[in-house]
Amino acid sequence: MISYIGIGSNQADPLSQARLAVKTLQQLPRTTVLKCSSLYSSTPMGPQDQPDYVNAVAELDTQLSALELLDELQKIELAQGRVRKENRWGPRTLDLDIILYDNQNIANERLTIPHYGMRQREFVLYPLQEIAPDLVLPDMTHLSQLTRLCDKNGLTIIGQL
Ligand code: PH2
Ligand code: MG
Ligand code: MG
Repeated sequence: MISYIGIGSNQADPLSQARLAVKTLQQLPRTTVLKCSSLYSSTPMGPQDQPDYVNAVAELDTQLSALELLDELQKIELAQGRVRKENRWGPRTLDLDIILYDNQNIANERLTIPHYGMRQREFVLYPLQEIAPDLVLPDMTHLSQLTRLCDKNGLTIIGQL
C-alpha cells in the first residue's frame, strides 16, 4: 500500500527531529520510504505563542495495516520525546500523521483517513504536492484543486532530508 505521512516538529531542534524520524521510518518492518519532500518552515496553526514548525511529507510503500502503521508511528513519536498532553495543537517534538493510506477511507476510534485536516493545511498540501503532484483523493478530489485554494501562509523550503 502507498501511504503518505505528515511529519511535524517545533521543539528540540525540529530539523534534526524530522531527519531522524525519516531515518527511523526507513527501518520500519515491511516498509520502504519511496520519497520525501523538502523540509518546510511553517507558521503555527493553533496557539500562536509557540515556535514555527518544520513540516515534511514522506511517501511509504508498506505492507503494514493502517493500524499497525499507526502503532509504529506512535512508537517513533514516543522515542523522540513526544509527551502525550491534552494541549491541542500545542508544541511537540515530533508528530507523525497518516495523511493517506492507499485509496482508503478509514474511520474508527483511533484513525480518520484521509487525515481530517489535510484539505486545509498548507504544511501538508504543498509538501505532498512536491512528491505527488498528480495525486487524487479517495473522493476524487485532485490535490491540485486543494492547493489552488490554499494560501501558503509563509510556508518556505528550508532544507532537504
Ligand atoms: N501541528 C499541530 C499544530 N499546529 N502548525 C504547523 N504549522 N504545523 C504542524 O505540523 C502543526 C501545527 C499539531 O499536530
Ligand atoms: Mg498533526
Ligand atoms: Mg498527530
